[in-house]
Amino acid sequence: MRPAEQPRPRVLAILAALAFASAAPAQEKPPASTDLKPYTETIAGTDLKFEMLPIPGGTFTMGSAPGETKRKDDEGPTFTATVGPFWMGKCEVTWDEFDEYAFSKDIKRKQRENVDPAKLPATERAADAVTRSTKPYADMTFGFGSRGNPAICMTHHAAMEYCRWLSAKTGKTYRLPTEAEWEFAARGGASTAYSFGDDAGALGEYAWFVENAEKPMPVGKKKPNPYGLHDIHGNVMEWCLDLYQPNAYASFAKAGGAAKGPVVLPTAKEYPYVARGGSWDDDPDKLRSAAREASNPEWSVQDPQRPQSIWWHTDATNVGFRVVRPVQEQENLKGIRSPVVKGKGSR
Ligand SMILES: [Ca+2]
Repeated sequence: MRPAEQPRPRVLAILAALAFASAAPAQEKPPASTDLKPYTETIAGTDLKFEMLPIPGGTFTMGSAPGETKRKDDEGPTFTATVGPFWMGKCEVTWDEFDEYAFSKDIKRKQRENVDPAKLPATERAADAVTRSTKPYADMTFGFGSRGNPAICMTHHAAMEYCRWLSAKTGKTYRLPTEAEWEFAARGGASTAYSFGDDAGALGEYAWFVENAEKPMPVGKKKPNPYGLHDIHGNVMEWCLDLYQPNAYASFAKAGGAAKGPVVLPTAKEYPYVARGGSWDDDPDKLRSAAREASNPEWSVQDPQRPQSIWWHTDATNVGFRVVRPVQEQENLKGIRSPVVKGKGSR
């Protein structure tokens, strides 16, 4: 479970990061303090910690080849993509972490302790100013358990706002991964259907899915992928930054050469966004590294409110997310935040 158990990816990470830096002389060199090493982030004011692992970045073939079993058309055509180095959460974001933001536990604690807002550090004041979710229509854990369990049922907008809150609180850039970053990380260098090979028969060692789980399971209990990421296949599928376009890869492929930091930016539309990795409720093929899922209004079908919540999906107990932190943010993602506004979104 400790990062020390994965020395190989770490060495590779540093080497690849150096290679990326030298291949991109136009970019500023990352400051020395952002050396690609695993680190533990602490959420200020709490004893909550989560681990971030280095993902080296590099050039890879994105999507699945026509011969891959049960592939879908939106996974192709394959194209060459380059992503910069970044850190990624070792595990999916848990309720413990998400509750601090979504239910304003951090603000309530400061109020209980009569903390003078004027005396708070700038990071805390900035975090407190980030918009919070409205109260959910129902218990969003659905009785599936909270402590140590992945947070579920949040919208793409809510996941993006959590990242904005976390960024303000830590003074670092945290956000959702782009689809390209997610797939690069999930593959862990492998071009096979799963990070461990093509044999779905081995999936039970690495993942919670329909054959061994009836609900979301506590994070980090299965074998990690080559980069040390747990539950990258299965448990909860994970929000990516990208608006879902079934033909996105055709555009990237058509441009020729390696697509640098390919991403389809989010819009004011509430749907459809990409979720990756499949879930506890899915068959093996949905857990493949290249498989793409698109959110849709069915995910809120039981929400009786009009307009429906921009924060919670009442029918998405299999969606969650994990965060990334870029070493150097790509130009078109600097300062990115969700453009969704209550009552103004289009479905
Ligand atoms: Ca997952």
